[in-house]
Amino acid sequence: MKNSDSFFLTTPIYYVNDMPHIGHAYTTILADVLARYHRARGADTFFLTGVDEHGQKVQQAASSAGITPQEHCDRMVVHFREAWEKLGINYDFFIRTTDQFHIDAVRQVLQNLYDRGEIYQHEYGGYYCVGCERFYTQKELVDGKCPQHLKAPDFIKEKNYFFRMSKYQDWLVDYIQKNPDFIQPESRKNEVLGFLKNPLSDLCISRPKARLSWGIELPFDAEYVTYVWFDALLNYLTAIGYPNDLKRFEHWWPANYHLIGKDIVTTHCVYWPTILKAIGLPLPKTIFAHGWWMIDETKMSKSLKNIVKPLDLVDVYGVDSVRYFLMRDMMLGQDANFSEEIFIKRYNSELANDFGNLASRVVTLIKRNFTAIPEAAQPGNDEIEIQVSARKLPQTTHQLISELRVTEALEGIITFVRSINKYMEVRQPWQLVKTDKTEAGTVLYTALESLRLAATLLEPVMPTKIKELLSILPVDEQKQEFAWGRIKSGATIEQIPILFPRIDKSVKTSAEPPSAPLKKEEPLITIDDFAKVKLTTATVLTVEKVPDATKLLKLTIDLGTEKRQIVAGIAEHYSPEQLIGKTIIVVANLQPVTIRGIKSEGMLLAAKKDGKLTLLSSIDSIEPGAKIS
Ligand code: ME8
Repeated sequence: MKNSDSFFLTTPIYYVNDMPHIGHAYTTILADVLARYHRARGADTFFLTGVDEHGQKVQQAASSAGITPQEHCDRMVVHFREAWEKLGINYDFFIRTTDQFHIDAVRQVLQNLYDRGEIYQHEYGGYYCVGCERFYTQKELVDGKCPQHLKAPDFIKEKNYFFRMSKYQDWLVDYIQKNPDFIQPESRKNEVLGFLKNPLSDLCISRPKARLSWGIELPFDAEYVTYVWFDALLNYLTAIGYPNDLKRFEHWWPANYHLIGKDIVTTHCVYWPTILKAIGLPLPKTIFAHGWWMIDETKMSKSLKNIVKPLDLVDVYGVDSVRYFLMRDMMLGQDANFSEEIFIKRYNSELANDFGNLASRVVTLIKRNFTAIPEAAQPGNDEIEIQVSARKLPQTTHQLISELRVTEALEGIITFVRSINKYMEVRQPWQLVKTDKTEAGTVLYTALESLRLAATLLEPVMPTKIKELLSILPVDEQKQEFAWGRIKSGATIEQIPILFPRIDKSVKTSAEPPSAPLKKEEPLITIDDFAKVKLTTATVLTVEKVPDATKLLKLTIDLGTEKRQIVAGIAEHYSPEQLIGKTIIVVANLQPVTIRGIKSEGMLLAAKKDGKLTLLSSIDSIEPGAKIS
């Protein structure tokens, strides 16, 4: 029986068709941070991650590499394990869906459902997206394309096995409505309830071996393998012992959190609960779907090849700052934009300036003016006020973390750190030592103890650097971690290294950041490559803001011979009025894409530096449709 102190959390198991990127790193770091917070509060915690190795995508990736799917998986899994190690991920178990115990367990569950009439055979036709490894109905496609991968899926008609998902529709709607914590955040819950307003069909759970051989063979029909999602979702059960070690299983199940990205909400919030219901198991307490890391308003994804590899960033900026940035910059449930520029801004302002400066300033002043850590001998109003905030901070932080509001938790800690920097500015201990050493000692002790407290709260996010810092601060082990006054007055303190040296993009700093610019593959192109790009002038006819997208404008443009619609991420730099009637330069032969549900048939050219963006235009006036060569 699961007790109130057992805490089980999971990440998705990632496809091994390509290398992990920042998106995968984000979910995995989030799980790691939560696991560390919960372990620190004494919970019996189990953090599960792993890889999803079966399916058409993996089979295709292996065949293009000229190796067997198993060889491909064995090679790729190394990259995931290595990435998680370098990112400081402290998981309890790493599952591979090719693990024999998992295969056996999936077959047992399938047989049981089949015997109970929950699975049947039927002929079916549908649009299959290999990227998502699922069928879509025509209605779900956008302009005939998969909304995630922007590619037209294949129409496939074949005999398959189906799970009777449809019969659980009313039960599921009722369950979601009665359990407000089940799907979070609220916006995702509403999305799922919206989806469930349409009739739910039964779920195809198999593929004929003739089309896909890389999967788990159905126990009741050797001509078929199980569909990737049925195999993958069950990992959450098999990894903790289901169905053969029920004692272990029941210790952890139901999961406290399935952390996922919003791309896999339907599979987790519709398929998964109905599968569990059919098996006869309770549902996970919360499925939490975070937003996407975007690059220039487009989802970072393997298939779109616009990825940032987490280890490239770690090599340049260090693991702690990457973890901090990812946790700090994605608001609960919303999308976040990734750029090196935003990363550096956040790093310089909060890690180098606010936190790093406080640490080096306080320790340097103590070392320079005292032989040992001074006492807070004369706490006045300022000090009492700080102590009150310091006492509240752990509680607020833990509350926010338990609600998965990690960004806000970090904001709270950094605001506290800023208030201590301000206190130092006001009290000026470097002046005070000349007139009142006791008073200066009180200020420095208060600042040092505040630093220790903030650092302790930041440790799950930045385990390496913070451990380094905390190991230098002498504490009274008798006192609790979050109790005020744990720093030992009278003890000596070592000088601390610079924790987060400032990053100056033009002047390279020593130590950790960056000895080389972030690695990006920049292949040279030939004149023939360039000639493939059709650049023309165009006149802007109409401009509208895209609802719910702060950065996007929808433009209609005249290309001389035709009118087009394009979506551009320039709303923060130009108002619609500034653009109407202007001549701009566009790439006219770009494959159309759908951005936020709006078709964009081209791309305008703009130059950007230090956050300033300007549209490219011609010096003299020229008709729309002029070719640029
Ligand atoms: O879907 N921003 O695997 P997958 C934020 N095997 N998170 C992102 C992201 C982005 N741009 N891109 C990916 C699968 N992710 C299945 C899962 S689970 C039983 C089976 C993260 O390799 C996010 O957590 O495509 C997303 O849900 C997951 O990676 C998808 O990983």
